Amino acid sequence: MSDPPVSFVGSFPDPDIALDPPLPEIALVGRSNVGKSSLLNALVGQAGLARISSTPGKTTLLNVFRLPTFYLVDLPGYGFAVASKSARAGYRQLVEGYLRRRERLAGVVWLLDVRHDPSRDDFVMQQLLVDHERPVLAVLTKSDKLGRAALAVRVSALATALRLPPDQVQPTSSKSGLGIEELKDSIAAAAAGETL
Ligand SMILES: Nc1nc2c(ncn2[C@@H]2O[C@H](COP(=O)(O)OP(=O)(O)OP(=O)(O)O)[C@@H](O)[C@H]2O)c(=O)[nH]1
Ligand SMILES: [Mg+2]
Repeated sequence: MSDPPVSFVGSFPDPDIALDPPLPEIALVGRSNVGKSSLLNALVGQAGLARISSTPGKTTLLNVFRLPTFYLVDLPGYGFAVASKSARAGYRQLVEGYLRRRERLAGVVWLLDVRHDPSRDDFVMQQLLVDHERPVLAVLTKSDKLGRAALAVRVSALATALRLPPDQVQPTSSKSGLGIEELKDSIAAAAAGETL
């Protein structure tokens, strides 16, 4: 089956933007460089699409993509070592505002690099997601960088570190396509109002 059409809606500095038409939203969050843009492109089957969002200066914005029945919202990456205090505060305001106030936020896809233990910033994000009671799907990226056995070990280690059941951390790879079809199904289900 061919992938559904998807288009770039825009980049927005404000968590309260009105999207027209109003549709359910699925947000992607994760630290910078975790593979958000790559995953977005893999999910929609368009290699160059999310490059738009990686141009310098747009990293502090919400990047919105329209699919037929829902929006994918690429939230700015966190964990910049070089970010200033005010940039961090601005980031937190944008992301917290988004998580707190979006009425149509149907689910959050939270990306973690399968090779690394969660960082302090990752745990801060986890707490934010818990505080705002948003349905979350933890997705492990770059799984192609590990062999089968090592991958199984890491999935289980991350599930333990995050205190999540192992079936709630999905290994994926934008490069090999591992887990992408399953993730598409989970996202479509969440957008349709089913639990993640
Ligand atoms: N091997 C491998 N590399 C990946 C994968 N996903 C992303 N990468 C690489 O990781 C780097 C960062 O990927 P991006 O998709 O730009 O990450 P991002 O989270 O959008 O980064 P920011 O926009 O800076 O927050 C790039 O060099 C990608 O090629 C993957 O599944 N496998
Ligand atoms: Mg990106």
